[in-house]
Amino acid sequence: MQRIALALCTAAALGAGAFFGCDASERPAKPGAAAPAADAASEKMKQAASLATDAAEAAAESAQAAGVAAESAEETSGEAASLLTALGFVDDRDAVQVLTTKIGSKVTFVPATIVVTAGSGRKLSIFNDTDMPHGFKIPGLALEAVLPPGVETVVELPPLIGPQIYGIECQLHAPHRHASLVVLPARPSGD
Ligand SMILES: [Cu+2]
Repeated sequence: MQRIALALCTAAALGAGAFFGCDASERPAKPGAAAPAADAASEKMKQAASLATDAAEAAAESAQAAGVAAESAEETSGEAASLLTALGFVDDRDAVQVLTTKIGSKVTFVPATIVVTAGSGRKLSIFNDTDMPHGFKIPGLALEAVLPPGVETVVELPPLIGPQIYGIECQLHAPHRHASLVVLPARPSGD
């Protein structure tokens, strides 16, 4: 009986048929089933690699574009800075004289538009021509001073960046007329 089974299995292995339920008839099917799965996995890996390459190329292109944009912005900023310097004003004054006085029924700063250039060490010399103290406040520069009556008060401005316009007010009297500080771009003398 054993011999017959062996013979049948040999026959099955030779292609006589898989009807006898022996191992030999099933063996050839396994490598055949594994091969398509391996091919599919290989194809997926190729696709993934291709996608990764595309992404890397796109990232490199974006980085290059960003670099070009940054260079262009730097150039524009440099040009704007040199243009401002070219248009800047030379200021030969040591201090700008200002008055706070009463005109008619109103207390006001004269001039009402104070002009200085950007930079450090700008000074205002403010004479209070009234008989009471007045304030001098520039909220945009966090500057606040009190001007005693009948005397000259020197107010040193913080480093200024222009062009810019700041509001000026008297923190002691709301009806005191407001004024303006105009900061022009500066150009060093001799340029
Ligand atoms: Cu006042």
